[in-house]
Amino acid sequence: MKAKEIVTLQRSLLVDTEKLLNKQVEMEGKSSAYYLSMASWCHMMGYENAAKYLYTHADEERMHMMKIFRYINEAGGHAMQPEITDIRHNFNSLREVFELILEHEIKVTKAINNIVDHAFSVKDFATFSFMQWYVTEQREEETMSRRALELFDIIGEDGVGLWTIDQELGKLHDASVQGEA
Ligand code: OFO
Repeated sequence: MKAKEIVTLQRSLLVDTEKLLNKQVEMEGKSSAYYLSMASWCHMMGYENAAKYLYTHADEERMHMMKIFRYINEAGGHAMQPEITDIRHNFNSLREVFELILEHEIKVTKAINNIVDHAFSVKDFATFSFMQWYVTEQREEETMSRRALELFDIIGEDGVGLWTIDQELGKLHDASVQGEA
């Protein structure tokens, strides 16, 4: 019997599930790097509150990554430190940054739903249950990203518009940290 087969006999985590979870580790790690890069651009451009929002978001994504990372190992699998490459460093506007965030979060939601669907279909109820935290988190993250983007239409970007949007992003950040948004 090969070493890999012995290992998989000593756990209930299926190889396919482990692969999907490791893919999600990579996605969360990339999210963290992507948001850190956006935070840096915002900071450099003087959008202080947008930068604060994104520095926090980058930290949260790393926490999301680590939660799955530990789960894989605790379930008898092997969590893989992902390669993080192709991170974009420059953006055309503050609005573009927030458009990209919403687009990215929707992709993450789809990936999470795919893992939940898979876990249910193979009767891996431990993983199914573990992933419920991510289902709720994605609902909140999508809502928050949508609210952030809506500020651009509600306030408008002319005159002091961008400054005001940055102030409102700071409030959204603070409310989220306090668990209100
Ligand atoms: Fe990990 O929730 Fe955003 O991407």
